[in-house]
Amino acid sequence: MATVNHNLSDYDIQSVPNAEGMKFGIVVSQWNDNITGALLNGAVQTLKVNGVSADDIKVMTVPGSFELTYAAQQMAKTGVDAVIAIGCVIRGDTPHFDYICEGTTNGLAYLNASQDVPIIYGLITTNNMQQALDRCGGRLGNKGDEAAVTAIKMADFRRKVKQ
Ligand code: DLZ
Repeated sequence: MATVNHNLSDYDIQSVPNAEGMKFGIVVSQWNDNITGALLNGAVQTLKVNGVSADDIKVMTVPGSFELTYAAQQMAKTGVDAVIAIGCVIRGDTPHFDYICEGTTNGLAYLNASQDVPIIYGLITTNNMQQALDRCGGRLGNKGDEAAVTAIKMADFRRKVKQ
């Protein structure tokens, strides 16, 4: 479903497993930090609402979205149940946007398939700043909330599939 028809913060809290005792790592890009900071706040708040202790959330920043792959790979080795990667890439005048989006997306997808820990895609890729603002607590909700709910569900999946 296109985001335009979907508020990124809408979820049925009953469908989210109790996350008490789960540990999460969050890696955040400093580029467009007005956006990534709001995404981070949404993710942390949603984790806490669903039972995660502040002590069980480890947050680390990196310079740009392209660095998220390395950061998520390292974070995945620290005993967390899932890693959330948060970034925001906004289209400019050159093809740079496409390279960063593709490199970061492929890197995170590769990690998601190759690490033992789920890697959650909290990357916003937009044509302009307004579209990003709409998705980090604006009229379309907050993708950070969505990423946190997905992280809890995947951490729960990981625990259950190993039983
Ligand atoms: C260089 C760059 C540009 C042009 N735009 C963005 C962006 O919109 N969002 C983002 O997260 N990072 C951007 N970067 C930085 C790259 O992600 C990366 O940090 C540098 O290319 C160094 O590897």
